[in-house]
Amino acid sequence: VSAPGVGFVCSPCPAHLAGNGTQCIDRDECEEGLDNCAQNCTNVVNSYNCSCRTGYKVDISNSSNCVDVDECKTNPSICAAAGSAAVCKNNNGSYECMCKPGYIKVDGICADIPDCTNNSTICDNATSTC
Ligand SMILES: [Ca+2]
Ligand SMILES: [Ca+2]
Repeated sequence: VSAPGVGFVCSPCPAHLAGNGTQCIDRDECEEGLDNCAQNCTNVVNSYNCSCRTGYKVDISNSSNCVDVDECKTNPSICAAAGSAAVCKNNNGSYECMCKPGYIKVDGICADIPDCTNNSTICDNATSTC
């Protein structure tokens, strides 16, 4: 890089800075594709920061990487609104509230499948009610 004035040369800019001949300026690593962020990249002066999308968290063993949040573990009551028969199922980037076998989701709440509805003779009416 040529510097103003004859016989002077500016030395290379430190990493993360780009030179314009006389000055070193911050480079946008995100814009230039120089980042190694697995998900979101935010440019900052002299560097850049990685972050993760909703449903993911920064990998503690590699701050550039993102790992799934197990919502079922971090918030055991996350499916409480779907009733006591709800079971949480973690998936990549999100989670689902499923129903235990024998239950079906009605208006977002796990309800007992009404076995009697289609076959009212299934129950002995003397001992039980359908
Ligand atoms: Ca930067
Ligand atoms: Ca998840």
